[in-house]
Amino acid sequence: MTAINAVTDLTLDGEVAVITLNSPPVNALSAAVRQGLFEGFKAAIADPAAKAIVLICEGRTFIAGADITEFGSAMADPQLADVQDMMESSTKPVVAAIHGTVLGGGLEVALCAHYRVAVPSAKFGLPEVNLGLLPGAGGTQRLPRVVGPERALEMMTSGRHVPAKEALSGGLTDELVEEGKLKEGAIAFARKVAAENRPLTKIRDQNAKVEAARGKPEIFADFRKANARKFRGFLAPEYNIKCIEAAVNLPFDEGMKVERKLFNELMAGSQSAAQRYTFFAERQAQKIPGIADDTPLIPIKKVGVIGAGTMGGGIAMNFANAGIPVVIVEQKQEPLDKGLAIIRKNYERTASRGGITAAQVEERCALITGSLSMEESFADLDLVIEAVFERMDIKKDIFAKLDAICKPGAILATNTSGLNIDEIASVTKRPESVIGLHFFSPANVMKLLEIVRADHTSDSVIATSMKLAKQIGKTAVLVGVCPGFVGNRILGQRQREAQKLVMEGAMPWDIDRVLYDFGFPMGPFAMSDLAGLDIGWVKEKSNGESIRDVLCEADRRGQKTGAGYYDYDENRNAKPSPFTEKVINDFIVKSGANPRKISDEEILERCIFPMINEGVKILEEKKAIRSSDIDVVWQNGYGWPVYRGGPMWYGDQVGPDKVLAKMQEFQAKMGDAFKPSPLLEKLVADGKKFSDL
Ligand code: T1G
Repeated sequence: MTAINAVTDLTLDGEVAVITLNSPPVNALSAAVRQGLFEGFKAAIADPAAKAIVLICEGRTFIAGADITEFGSAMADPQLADVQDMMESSTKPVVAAIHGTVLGGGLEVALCAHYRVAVPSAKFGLPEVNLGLLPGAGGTQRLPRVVGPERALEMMTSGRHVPAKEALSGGLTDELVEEGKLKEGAIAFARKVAAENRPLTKIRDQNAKVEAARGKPEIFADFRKANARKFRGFLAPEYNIKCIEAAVNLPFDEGMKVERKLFNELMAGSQSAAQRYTFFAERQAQKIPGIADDTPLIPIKKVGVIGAGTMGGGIAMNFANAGIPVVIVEQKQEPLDKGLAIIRKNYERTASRGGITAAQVEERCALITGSLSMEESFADLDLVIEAVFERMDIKKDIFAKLDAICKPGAILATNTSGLNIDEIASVTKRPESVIGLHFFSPANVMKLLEIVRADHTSDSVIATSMKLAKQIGKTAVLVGVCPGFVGNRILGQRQREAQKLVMEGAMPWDIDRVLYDFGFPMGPFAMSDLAGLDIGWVKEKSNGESIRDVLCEADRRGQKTGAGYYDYDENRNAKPSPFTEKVINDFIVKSGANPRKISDEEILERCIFPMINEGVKILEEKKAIRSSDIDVVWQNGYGWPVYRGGPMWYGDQVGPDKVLAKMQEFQAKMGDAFKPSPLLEKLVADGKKFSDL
């Protein structure tokens, strides 16, 4: 065995040279890895005893991509292209032995081998689009030549991880070898290829699939049309499509020039910077200062949920999806049956769209059982999550009961969206086991989980909750107890300004348009119509005191009644409503305000800057650990466009000094709702950025 460098070994197994990478955590293509590959292949190709070459990786995965931490700085030699050229022009067969997730540059390296073998658990992908990029090492030109342009379009614009079996049928891997026997399987395959003296075909020379698509522009036009909504605002999907068009219409080397040009444009742009920031921000959010990595975890084998309503049902589905049995308790049989029926319907709808199989529908429904008694069903559970009415008295009553029923050490969690969890914990004898697990509706869909640590919540309960979040596919952020925690507290700023702007002359559809064009899936008024204007509205007490009251009294309670702020046609297409406009103007006249034309810029700044200021206050009060956590909350819970990073990232792009100046200007004109937080003033005075918080 020859140590090529710290991360690369070269051994000879008979007449097969084996290059082994070992660069934790994911064998990313760092300078050391590129250097080891370059020298390793050079030595193996020069060694007359070697008749074939296998490239394999130690650890959890084959190369999972370029080293994202290196982006933005000059790439040291050897360049990835140098390694790929050496592999592809090798006079000896090169076999890539694949396990784990072969992604991005990793797959691009594997596509420069002559052959690929994989274990059945391996996954293949070119997910650069999720970083606001495109495969920049020939993937855009080689993938369409292997799987065809149509499949390449889907793979590259979704970033999907393709299972090995699908990769085999698509031609991405030549053979599947027995799980756990990758090295033996790859060496045997290499030996066979060498013995048979098979031709060393290069993917770059295989043009059949791209030529077949030549002269069919509809392939791309139809794909663009079908995905326009999903790709709205993003640059990278369109750039990926353009590269695949080049693969179809241009010779390989010309296509490579297009790839290089478009890659460099994306790499230099603000969208990719925001999306690469997001990649690390989501992982950073899992790191809790002061809680050691070896903090003892509480095994969660069975979970209870109180309440079979929309939230309770959605929460239960998350655990069933992860194979964890769940008991849902309701007070009466009818709402329990209704809740379980809705869960089944949700799974069946997913299955009808091909998301899961019919068998999985049954498996998951079988994991969710119903009960009318906490006493009977909760005694041996490891975690119980309460998801009932947002009333402190009801929650206190439930937690006192849970404290008496649940076994010692069981975690008692509340899904409250903002009530004081310390107060809830105070009715139990186990405040160290009380935590907030704030899911976002629909709970089985939204990625965000705000994990709310109360004063006495123990490290084990926090660490267990963070790990459980990842297990059920949630993006978790640890926050502190304060009204609205982090997400809703910041949302309150935007909602307040949106309502005030309407009384100053901006119509709901103006405000929605500005925020939609900024990149939100929809604006606050369209969102209210979708959720229903009558949430929290009490008909008997309603006396036309607000625009919302007047609309609800006119039975305009949102999309569900065909009218809310907007009028809706039979396909629920929204149109500005003359009725709403009149209601608003009547209120303005009554209030004596002088409506004025308000610019899009003012609408955006008045909605967004107070959100950033509130984020600074949250950090000042230590209700969030770092500014990037706030961005993770707003991307995963409220649809902040990932290519704009999040409120705090966006604040740094605008410039903290500009945010402060605007807040001061608005404060002078419109009062203390815009009062800058002292930390914002200090940040600007110190010349710091929000990301320094
Ligand atoms: N570069 C650097 N570090 C990486 C990394 C990467 N590509 N991928 C993961 N890590 C770190 C991550 O920060 C974390 O570090 C640890 O590995 C475990 O990751 C030229 C330009 C591979 C599916 O987009 O999708 O190739 O927090 O917590 O949930 O065309 O990581 O432990 O210190 O996510 O098991 C393309 C990105 C790059 C793949 C594993 N590749 N990575 O998931 O663990 S661009 C990607 C992932 C490119 C070329 C282009 C996932 C994973 P720490 P993790 P996981």
